[in-house]
Amino acid sequence: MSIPVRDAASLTRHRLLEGCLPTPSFVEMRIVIAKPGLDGHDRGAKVIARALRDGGHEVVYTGLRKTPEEIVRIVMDEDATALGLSTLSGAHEVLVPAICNGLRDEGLSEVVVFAGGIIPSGDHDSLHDQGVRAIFGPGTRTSEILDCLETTSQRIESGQSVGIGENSGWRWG
Ligand code: B12
Repeated sequence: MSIPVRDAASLTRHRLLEGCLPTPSFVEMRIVIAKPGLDGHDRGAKVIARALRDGGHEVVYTGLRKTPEEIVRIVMDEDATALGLSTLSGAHEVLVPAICNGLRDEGLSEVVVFAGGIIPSGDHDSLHDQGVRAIFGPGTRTSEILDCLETTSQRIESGQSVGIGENSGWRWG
């Protein structure tokens, strides 16, 4: 079952209206954080879901052990701008391409895909070739991930390609 964590985004908007916070330099994104695979390593996904929500984005966390088909369906149902995949099981080379292909097959070409977890650097190029725009390993500061999302939203606003089906070659870092 999907667990929506959206309250902080509304709170941030409320505080902005009250003039308590400076105007942010990014456009809020609607992001699905997903855990593909059969393992139970969910700490990173939960940390990231919370950090992105606290950063002002709307976040939906899928929960553990979702199939590629379930993840594509959740992205579609939630009308998400971006999909973040957390993978520590070692199965990323099977699961990530299956998800990327599923998104393209469903016509979700504008969805931005990024990933994190235990992904050896030798596997990064093949995932980037699949359309994954950013990959974050253990120890990544959440501020870097928020910076990446800010750049991503600026690219979307200016009409530059960042989606899974848009072959611009752009990647973070
Ligand atoms: C904690 C842990 C566990 C806990 C998990 C608790 C939980 N609820 O998550 C427990 C004890 C249950 C566990 C079990 C196992 N584990 Co374990 N575990 C770890 C450990 C030590 C730390 C993972 C962690 O929580 N880190 C803290 C979080 C915050 O960091 P993180 O997930 O990396 O996330 C950061 C970044 O990667 C990134 N990120 C992550 N996801 C995402 C997603 C997005 C969208 C973005 C933007 C960024 C992002 O941002 C985060 C912040 O910097 C790692 C080793 C390691 N150093 O990573 C092994 C590790 C992942 N485990 C491993 C293994 C093998 C297992 C077991 C199979 C062991 C066994 N034989 O029983 C079992 C599997 C059990 C199961 N059913 O899944 C291996 C995986 C090997 C591989 N992939 O090739 C590792 C790498 C250990 C190792 N070196 O061998 N494990």
